Amino acid sequence: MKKIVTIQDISCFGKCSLTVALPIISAMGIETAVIPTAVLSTHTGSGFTGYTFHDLSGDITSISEHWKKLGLEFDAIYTGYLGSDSQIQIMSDFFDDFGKDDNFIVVDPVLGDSGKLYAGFTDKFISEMKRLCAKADYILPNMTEASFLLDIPYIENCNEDSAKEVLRRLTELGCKTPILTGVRSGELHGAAAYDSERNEFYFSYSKHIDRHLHGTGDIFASVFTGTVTLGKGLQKALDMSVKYIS
Ligand code: PXL
Repeated sequence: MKKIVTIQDISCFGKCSLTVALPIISAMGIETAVIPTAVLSTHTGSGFTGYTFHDLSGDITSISEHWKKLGLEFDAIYTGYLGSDSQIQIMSDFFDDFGKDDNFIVVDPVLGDSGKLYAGFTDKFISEMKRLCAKADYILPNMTEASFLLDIPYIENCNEDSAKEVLRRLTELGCKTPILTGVRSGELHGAAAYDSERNEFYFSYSKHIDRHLHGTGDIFASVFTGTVTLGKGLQKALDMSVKYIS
């Protein structure tokens, strides 16, 4: 069986992060190891205030020390929501310890949505996230996250030409294959990817659904990471993720 480790929080209520990554990747027939980074009563996006946040940073390091002793290896390492600047540094060390020539790293740079940062994130957190993106084989920002990573204005309805430009600029962070979600083409809504080594762009669309649904980015990243882990290639990974979200 292929094996993925996904590292992100448990939002106890709210249909996101580990509560979607674990079932989705497992259902794809991939062994799914997890490291919870924090336990929150709900996610921190719109609709919830007063959430609890229990930081598990210390546990991440002890879990990874144990795994190193066991010699565990993974086909993919996939990080999602991280709760603090220091957790980003811990992830960077984790990549050094568990990244290999024949596995790959996916960083979903969870920062915000609809043009706004999620609660609690700072400029320092954004600059740390940029550095983490440099270590990833794939990053999967939405347009909001791309705008914070690149210091550019948020594009409300990002079309194919703008997506290409944003993707080219995202490679300047140091990641060779960025994926941008929330790309629009007429009545369609989808995602775009850029393989900078081949200088090729990929697009995939489905019908636009005019609702904001929290957690779709985590679903996208989970299906994407699983599909690439199964060796299906970039176009197929985009198609599967876009279709499944829809
Ligand atoms: O869906 C991303 C996510 C994950 N975890 C937490 C969040 C969010 C987005 O708001 O707040 C805690």
